[in-house]
Amino acid sequence: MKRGAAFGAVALAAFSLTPGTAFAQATSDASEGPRTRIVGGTPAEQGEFPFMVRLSMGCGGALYAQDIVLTAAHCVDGSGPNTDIGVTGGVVDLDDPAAQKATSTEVLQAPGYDGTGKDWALIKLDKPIDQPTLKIADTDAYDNGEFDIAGWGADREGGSQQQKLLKAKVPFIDDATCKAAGGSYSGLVDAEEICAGVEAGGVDSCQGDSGGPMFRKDDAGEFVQVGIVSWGEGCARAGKPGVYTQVSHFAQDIKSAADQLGS
Ligand code: 4AZ
Repeated sequence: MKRGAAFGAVALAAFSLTPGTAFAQATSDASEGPRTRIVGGTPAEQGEFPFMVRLSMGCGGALYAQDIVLTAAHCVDGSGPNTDIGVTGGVVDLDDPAAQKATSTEVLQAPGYDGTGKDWALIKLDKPIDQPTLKIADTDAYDNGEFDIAGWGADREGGSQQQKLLKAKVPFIDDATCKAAGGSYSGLVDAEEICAGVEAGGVDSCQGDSGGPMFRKDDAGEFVQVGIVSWGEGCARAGKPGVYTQVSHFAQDIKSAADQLGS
């Protein structure tokens, strides 16, 4: 788990980093209005974020290549041959019969990953998922502004996993402001982590969104991945931002790891 496996259950309770598991139908609550699912999100349109994939251990991911998924290190067990991870892509509704399914053949977890920073991993697939990929930021030029997040994770802290993909927008939060949130945030690894969230709370990634991308448009109007959902203290709490792996810092490592996997 992130933030020190030594603290075990404490870390688990504080940050709920356990990948999401079982589905449950989202309960409808008309009193909460249309922006109640995923912690301040709304449903994504079919095809809007075609690079999004759901992983069977209950994490998200993005297609780095059609046969390589970029996800979080804390979503996988380690590196090596692995045929245990099911991957679903090409749909917003995980029960859509048009879903494209693939299976892992190999996992490459960030070298040196120990639960603090370096929260990225690549998963090689047995066959390609025929969808557009998401390019990764290889400079810090896009590590600012307003970001998109999407996932099938919980719609509120402690809530259930979602059958349909939800999306939200979260603004960049600078490292100093993020650290000032206190607690584990004071241990933020500046170079390796990037924070985002709404200061007042109410909009955030949550349990089961881990491993999914945080992204925005680049100057050419194309999506570029700047983050990987990593951790946070609860979900959507005021003054407790979401923390994301800073993809630009690891771009060269990710590219060479992908070459190693053979894309
Ligand atoms: C998780 O466990 C998780 N609010 C993801 C993101 C955040 C918290 C937990 C950030 O997947």
